[in-house]
Amino acid sequence: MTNILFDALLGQPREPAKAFLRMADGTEISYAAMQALTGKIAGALVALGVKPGDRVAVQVEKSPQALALYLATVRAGGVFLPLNTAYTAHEIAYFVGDAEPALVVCDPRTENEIAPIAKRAGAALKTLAGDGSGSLMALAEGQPEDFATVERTGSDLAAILYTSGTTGRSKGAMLSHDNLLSNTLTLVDEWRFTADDVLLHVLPIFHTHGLFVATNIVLAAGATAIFLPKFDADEVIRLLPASTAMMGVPTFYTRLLGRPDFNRDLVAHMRLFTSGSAPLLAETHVEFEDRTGHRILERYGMTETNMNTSNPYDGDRRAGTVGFPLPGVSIRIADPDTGKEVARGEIGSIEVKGPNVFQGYWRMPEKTASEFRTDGFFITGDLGKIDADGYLHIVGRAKDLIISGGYNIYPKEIELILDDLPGVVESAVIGVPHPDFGEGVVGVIVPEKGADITEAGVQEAIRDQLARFKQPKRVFFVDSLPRNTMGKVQKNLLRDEHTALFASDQKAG
Ligand code: MLC
Ligand code: AMP
Repeated sequence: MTNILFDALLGQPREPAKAFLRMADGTEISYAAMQALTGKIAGALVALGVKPGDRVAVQVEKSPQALALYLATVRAGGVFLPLNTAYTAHEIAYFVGDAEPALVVCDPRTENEIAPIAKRAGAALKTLAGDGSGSLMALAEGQPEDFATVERTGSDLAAILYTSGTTGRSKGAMLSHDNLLSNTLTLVDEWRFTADDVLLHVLPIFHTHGLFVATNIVLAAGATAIFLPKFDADEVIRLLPASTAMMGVPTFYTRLLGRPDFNRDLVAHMRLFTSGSAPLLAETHVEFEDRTGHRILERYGMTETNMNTSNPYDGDRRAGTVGFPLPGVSIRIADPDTGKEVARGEIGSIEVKGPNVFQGYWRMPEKTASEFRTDGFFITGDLGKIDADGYLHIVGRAKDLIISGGYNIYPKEIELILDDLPGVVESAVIGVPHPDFGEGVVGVIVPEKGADITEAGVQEAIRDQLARFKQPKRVFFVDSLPRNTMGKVQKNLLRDEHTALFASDQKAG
């Protein structure tokens, strides 16, 4: 019996007694203990009625038990569906309704809100708190450790991760065992991970970056992760000397650079810093090297595709580029309209094909078909060019998307909510430069004549509907939105107008 992903990650740990996770207080969870925990949780999942192919939707704080729940779901043949802890019950209702999971696991603090949502979907509900307590672990405690791992082939689904869409409706990206494992093994090689590595794990575990890239690599390499609940500059500075590698979004690096005590000595023995999920400014790359002597390795990925390209481990890591296609991954720059490859150096749509590319959007065959070319290339929605030396540059986005602190925010989703508010005629949501988050969300609203509407009122009205990180940090009122002759809102003009809005908002640490 084989289970492609679980067997490769935790089926037979090479050194069972070795620490897989090291917590902030120094306590450790060995590979053997993690494996046993996944057996108990997998037993609980089966007892709750989770069958192979069933979705397990999870909105919980980062903890070893939460990671074990991911691995246990895969081990039991289920499909893991992680959800950002910032999502409101309003948002969760959509995901649960769409994915129809057999089980929902939430924090005990949100149980009352989530219970009716799970009930409507016919799903069981269990809780898991950040400290590992809750009804899921209570049930798992009574289960045996030696769960018979459920067989899964490479094309079976291991996870569904929702990504927002340009229409405002989120889409579930279906990722197979092969999608995840092929990318993990490639990255272990490309980035030279070995059992000697200690990865400082400070990313959230509900997205590709922290869940698959960071966690799967550590497991596949038999390495150790220092596992912190979230990015906290004080803690990172305290624990960097005990680490060999760190993966981050650009905000982590700008925050570290904002700390005078972040210096060369602290990271002298570090082997690797990687950055992705959002563009790393060339100036951050340069400043980081000046301060530490390390060149951040920038790579490019997506929920739908895992990692696509990477700057070289050995060789020139070029600021402002995302490097070369990973082995086995094909990248082409195409004319957005025809899909025909453009000449080297020209800007076009970035398209990707390879074992890393997802299986399509959950129950959206038409949407899936429209985002693939007939020859199997996936249209990323990013615009880029490949330079004379073969490095990929991301120069913009064909999709109307804001990336804030590494989280994707689709303006359409917010505009639909703003447009529904009393007194609003229409709205436009834009991203403008933000020194901490890269881009900051701004709402521009056309109110009805004489409407009694204020910035604070708008912010209050959307509080329960949208995750906090998606909510506009500022709202402005205008008589009309600028439009071109086709009637399309000229967001570039709005962005220009507000470009300096957050200039003084730097956060240090
Ligand atoms: C938090 N806030 C944000 C925010 N994160 N606002 C905008 N954008 C964000 N990303 C807001 C909160 O709502 C709150 O607002 C205030 O900031 C403080 O909240 P916090 O929880 O204390 O924030 P903090 O812990 O400082 O979080 C910031 C962060 C975090 C950068 C550490 O956002 C983070 O870990 N980002 C990583 C995202 C990530 O993993 N992306 C990978 C996607 S996978 P208020 O108003 O209430 O004070 C992917 C594919 C790929 O893209 O290629 O990797
Ligand atoms: P997500 O849907 O959250 O997986 O985000 C994927 C998007 O993040 C990509 O389509 C890119 O727009 C962006 N992205 C990821 N890595 C980088 C990078 N290194 N530089 C610029 N943009 C990036």
